[in-house]
Amino acid sequence: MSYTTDKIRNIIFLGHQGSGKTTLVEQIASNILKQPAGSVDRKNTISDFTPEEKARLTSCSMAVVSLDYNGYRLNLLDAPGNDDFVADVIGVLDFVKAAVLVLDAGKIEVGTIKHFNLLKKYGVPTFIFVNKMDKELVNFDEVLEKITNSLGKKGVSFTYPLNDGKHFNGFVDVTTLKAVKADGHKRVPVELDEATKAKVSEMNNALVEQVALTDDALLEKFFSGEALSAEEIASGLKNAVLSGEVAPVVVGSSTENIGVNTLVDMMITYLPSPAFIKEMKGKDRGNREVIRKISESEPFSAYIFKTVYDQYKGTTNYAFVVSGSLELGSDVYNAELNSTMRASQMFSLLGAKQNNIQKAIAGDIVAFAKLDGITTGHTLCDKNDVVTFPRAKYPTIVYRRAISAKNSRDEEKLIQALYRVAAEDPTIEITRVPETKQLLLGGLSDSHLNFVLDKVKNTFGFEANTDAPQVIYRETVKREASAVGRYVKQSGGSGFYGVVEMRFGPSGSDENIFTEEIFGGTVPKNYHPAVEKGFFESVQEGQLAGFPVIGLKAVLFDGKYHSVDSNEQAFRMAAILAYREAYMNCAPTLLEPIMKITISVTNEFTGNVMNDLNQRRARVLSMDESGYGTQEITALVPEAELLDYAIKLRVLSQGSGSFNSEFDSYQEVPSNLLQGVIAANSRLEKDK
Ligand SMILES: Nc1nc2c(ncn2[C@@H]2O[C@H](COP(=O)(O)OP(=O)(O)O)[C@@H](O)[C@H]2O)c(=O)[nH]1
Ligand SMILES: [Mg+2]
Repeated sequence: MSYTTDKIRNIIFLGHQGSGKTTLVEQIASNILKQPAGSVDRKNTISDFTPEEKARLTSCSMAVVSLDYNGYRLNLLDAPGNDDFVADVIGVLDFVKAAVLVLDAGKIEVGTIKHFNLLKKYGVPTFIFVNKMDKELVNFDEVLEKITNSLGKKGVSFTYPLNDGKHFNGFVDVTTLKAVKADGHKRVPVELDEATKAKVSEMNNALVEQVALTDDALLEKFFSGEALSAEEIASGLKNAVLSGEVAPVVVGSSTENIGVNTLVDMMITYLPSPAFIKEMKGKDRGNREVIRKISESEPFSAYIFKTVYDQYKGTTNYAFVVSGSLELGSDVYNAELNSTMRASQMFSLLGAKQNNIQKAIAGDIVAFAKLDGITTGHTLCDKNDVVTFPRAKYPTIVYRRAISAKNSRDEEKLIQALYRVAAEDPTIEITRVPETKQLLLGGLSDSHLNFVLDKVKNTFGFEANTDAPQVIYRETVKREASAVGRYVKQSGGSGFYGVVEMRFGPSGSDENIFTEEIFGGTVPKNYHPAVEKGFFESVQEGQLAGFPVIGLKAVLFDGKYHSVDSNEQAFRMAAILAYREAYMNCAPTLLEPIMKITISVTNEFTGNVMNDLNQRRARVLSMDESGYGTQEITALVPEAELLDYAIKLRVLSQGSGSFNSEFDSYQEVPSNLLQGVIAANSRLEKDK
C-alpha cells in the first residue's frame, strides 16, 4: 500500500508493566489483519517474540507493529513497562509524538506515573486507555478521579462505559453520544437509558466547553448558547490534544475486544502525523546546524533508534525516516563512520516478522539489515547532503558488577558475547578498570544486568560470575617528612652511585609535583629528570594500601654523586628509596571518591530516601519539587556507599525512584573507618 507522510501515525504504548499494552496492540493487529489474536500468556503475540520475553511473560524490548488501515499507516510501538528497558522508550521520544498510556482497570501505578511524566517532558500528545474494564469491581467514576488526582487535570473522558466491572459490555462515545454494545463478536448500536443519557450529555457539554476555551471566537459562541459545529468540536479537540491540554480517556477491554476499534479511530483523528514535530536539527560535515523538515521533498535522512542482534538474521537496525525518501538498493551514508553502504534489505516490521519494502518515506518507521557498523544513535543520510542528528539522551549508568567467566577458558568469548548483547542497549556499558583489572558491566539495576547475562547465556551459551566492583581509593599525605635515598653499588665493573635527600609533603591540590632546591651541584642538573622519573613511578602505588597517590609534593634538596659510577638509573632508584623511606612518616591517609547524585522520587517516599541517605554518609545539597508529585534531591555520597544504591532505591521508593551520579571529588576516609577500609581493600599483599 502506498501512503504519504500525513497518513502515518507513529504511536508508542506506555504504562506500568502488566497493564495490557502488548495485549492491546495484539488486539488492534488482530482486528486489522483479520486474524486471531495471540496472548501473552500463551506466548504467541506479535510483540513478545524473544526467548527472554516468552520466559518472563512480559515485554523486555520494544516491538514495532506496522499496520495498514483505511489508507493510514499505523506504526505501533509496544514498549516494555519495566524501567530496566527504558532506553527503548527514551530512544524514540524525540520524534514519536503520539502515545497511548494504558492503565490496568484504572490503577495508577508507579510505572504509569513515570511514563506520564516522561510524556509530558517530551511534549507527547497522549491518550489514556483504561484497559481491563471487564475486571470485577472497576468503578469508572473513581478511575476518572484517580486520573485527575495522580496525573493532573488533563484526563477528559472521550468514551464512557455502559456498565462497570464484570458487566462491562459497551460504551458511549462522548464526542458523538453514540453507544455500542458487544453482542458476541458483533458490535451493535444501542439506545441509552435516560439516566445515562443525562450523564453523558453533561460530559459532552464539558467537552465542548473545553474546546470553546481554546479559542476566543468559539468561547463567545458557546456562552451565547449557540451550538458548535461537529467540525469545530473535532478540530478544537484535536488542538487541545496536540497542545497537551487534554489527554482523552478511552475505556475498553483488550481481551474482550471492546473499545479497541474506537481507540484506533480516535487515535487517527486526534493524534498527529510525524510532521507534527516539523523538523529535526542536526549537524553537517563542518559541524554547522542543519535542519531537516519531516517532508518527502527534503534530502534523505534517517535516525537509527534501535539495534537488534539475532543469531540467524544478524543485525537489524530500526530507523525513523526523518526526511526525503529511500528506494531499496540505494546508497546511504554515515558521517561518523565516513562510510557509504547499500540499503539492500529494507523492511516494515510486524514484531519479529520482516516484510520487504521497496521504498521508505519521511515520517515512517522501517528496518534495515546488513548495514555494516551501523548501530543505535547513528544517522543515515544522502552523501551529498550530510547530516548527523544528536543521539537520544539516555539515563546514566548507575549500577555495576565485576564480571568473570564461570569457566576461565571462556573469558575472551564471554567478553565478545557481552559486547554483542551490550550493543543493543545504550544503557549497558562494559569497561575494564586499569587500576583493578576488573571487567565491569554497568547498567540501570541488578535485574537489568541479570537480563543481559541471561541473554548472553541463552544466545551464546557462556555463563558469568559476578562480584562487587572495587572502589578505587587514592592515597595522600597530611604532613612533611624527609628521607635520604642511597643507591650505591660499586663492586666490580661499572657501578651505580646515586644519593638524594628529599622532602615529601602535601602539594595543596590533587596533583603530584616535583621540584628541586639544589645548591652547589650536589646532584648535577642532568640527573634531576631521573630523580623526577623515580618519583612519578613511585606515586603509582602508595605505601598505606597500595592505591595511587595524589596531592604529593617532592622536593629534591641535597644529595651526592660520583664522577664515574653515577648514572640516571642510580638516581631514579635513589628517589624511589627516599620515597619509600619517607612515605609512612608523612601521615598518609586514604581518599575516597565522592559522587554527586541526583535522585528523583515521588513525594510520599522522600522521607524513606532521606533517612537512608543519612546512613550512607551523604551530604544533602538540595531538595526541590520537580514535575508532578516528585521531588529531586541532590547529595554528595561516597561511592563506597552507592554500590547497591540502584537496588535499594527501588525498594525504598516502591520503584518510583531513579537517580544518576557523576564523580565529584576525592575526600578523606573518616578516621573511624580508615583501618576497616584498608583491611578490606589493601592491594599491597596481593600485588607482591
Ligand atoms: N481481564 C483482562 N486481562 C487483560 C486485559 N488486557 C490484558 N490482560 C492481561 O494482563 C496481563 C498482562 O498483559 P500484557 O499485555 O503482557 O501487559 P503489558 O506488560 O502492558 O504488555 C496478561 O495476562 C493479559 O492477558 C483485559 O482487557 N482484561
Ligand atoms: Mg508488554
